[in-house]
Amino acid sequence: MSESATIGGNDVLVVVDVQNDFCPGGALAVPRGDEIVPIANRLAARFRNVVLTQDWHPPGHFSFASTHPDKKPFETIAAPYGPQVLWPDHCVQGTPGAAFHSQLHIPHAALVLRKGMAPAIDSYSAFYENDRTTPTGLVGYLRDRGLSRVFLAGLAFDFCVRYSAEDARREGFEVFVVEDACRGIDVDGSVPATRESLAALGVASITALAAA
Ligand code: VGL
Ligand code: ZN
Repeated sequence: MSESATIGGNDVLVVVDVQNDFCPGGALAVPRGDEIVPIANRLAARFRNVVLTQDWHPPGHFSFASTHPDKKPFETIAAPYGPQVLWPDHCVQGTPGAAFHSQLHIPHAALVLRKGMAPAIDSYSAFYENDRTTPTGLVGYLRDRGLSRVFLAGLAFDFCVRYSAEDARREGFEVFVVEDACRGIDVDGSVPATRESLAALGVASITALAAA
């Protein structure tokens, strides 16, 4: 689905996890992840309402392969809340890898939402932790501010952007993923699986140019 959208006061852009560890040279680098930085900057300038998210794990987080004996990054384990991919240590609170990319320039962002702090549960989505029931508070923030259309950009397309889009849709927001302002990791076909899931849920796929 390719659509266009005119940006207004009830729209919010959520810029997901544009952090050093998800960019080339980082601990969990998303291929060409840094390419989206100028696109996100230009896109954000068109929105009055912008939220940034930041993956923000304590050392020894459950999602780190290094936390589990005999496990390697990108293996999947059974967590109490379902399958969990194990990652290289990344976005540890207060480290340079957890900082936003130095060229990300969105000074008017109103909220920086940190996620993934609970030691034993991962949090891909900006809205709910991976149990899909523990809220981050973002639904309430958006509703309180009268924001009804959620535009998503950032990293990684097939994890944090995907889960955020799915949750936003489930909560009744109108959702647009700005695909050229995202890059994916692609673990076991996760990029095509994301496109299918989002289309099935009625999430619109647009380009940054189409958000005018
Ligand atoms: C992410 C894997 C682990 C993401 C965060 O931002 O997509 N992916 N933590
Ligand atoms: Zn993470």
